[in-house]
Amino acid sequence: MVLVGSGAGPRLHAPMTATGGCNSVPRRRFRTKASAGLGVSTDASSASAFRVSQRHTDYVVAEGVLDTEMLEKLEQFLKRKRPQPAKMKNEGGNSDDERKARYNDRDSKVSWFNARTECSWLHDRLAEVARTVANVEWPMLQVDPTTGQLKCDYEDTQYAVYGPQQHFKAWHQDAYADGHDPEDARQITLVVMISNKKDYTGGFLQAKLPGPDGKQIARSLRLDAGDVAVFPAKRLVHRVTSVKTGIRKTLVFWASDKVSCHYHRDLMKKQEEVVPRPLSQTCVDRLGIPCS
Ligand SMILES: O=C(O)CCC(=O)C(=O)O
Ligand SMILES: [Fe+2]
Repeated sequence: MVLVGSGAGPRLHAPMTATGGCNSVPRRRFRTKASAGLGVSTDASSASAFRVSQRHTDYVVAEGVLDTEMLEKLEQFLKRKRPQPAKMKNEGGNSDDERKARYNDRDSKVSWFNARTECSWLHDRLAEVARTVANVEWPMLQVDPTTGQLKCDYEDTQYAVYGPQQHFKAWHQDAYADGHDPEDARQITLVVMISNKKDYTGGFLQAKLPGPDGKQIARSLRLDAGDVAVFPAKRLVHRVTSVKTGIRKTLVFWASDKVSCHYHRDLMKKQEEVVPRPLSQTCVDRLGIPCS
């Protein structure tokens, strides 16, 4: 059993805010799955132990990232959201990437929020998983030597709700190394399961993996409420099969690095080109008149 995570998780004494109380965490004592397994009861400040329960070259599952009380808190916060039908990748943009057509097979409702500002304990918890699990399995992001934190951007978090017959059936990656969209900056994906297994049937998160004889196989990841599937965004091909009964809810949290993506690199290059040269570097002729 690999226990990971440290005390940098939820904040105990953050004030209640207008965000449905999301920025505070219950103060009473609770047990994580991992600590429960060891017979150790902890309070919130030390409740950050979670364990990697499934491991593959292209993904891991961290079990018990959110415990019962965190899930309850999150549910209260998410009640205020109004998920809307998810936009397709090829809707509303002007990119002509061929991959967009393949991305199109999706039917779910989504809502987006800034976890850092709206639900800081959640942000801290998921950033901790990105740091201690993802960036250890696949070191892709730089680490700030003074704080130990990842040097990256965090995109808005996606809250997805799938009812009966809803799905994200298109096999897809969350980012493409050769893509030209802003979201191609994604390096690490965390899919956070927030529904209990018993609340729905179907709706498997599947990974496309190399199988025997060079064939590819679809493997369903086992996820219960509070578990997180972690994978490199530019590598794992995955999908969500149709929900048969009940409601399936997830969060998707991405850690991104602009330098890993054409879109931002091109943008930065253009910005460098239009930035005026500092005066000291400006060319002047013998009379002091600027020349080009
Ligand atoms: O809801 C899920 O399990 C994953 C959704 C997903 O793959 C995505 O939004 O990119
Ligand atoms: Fe995805």
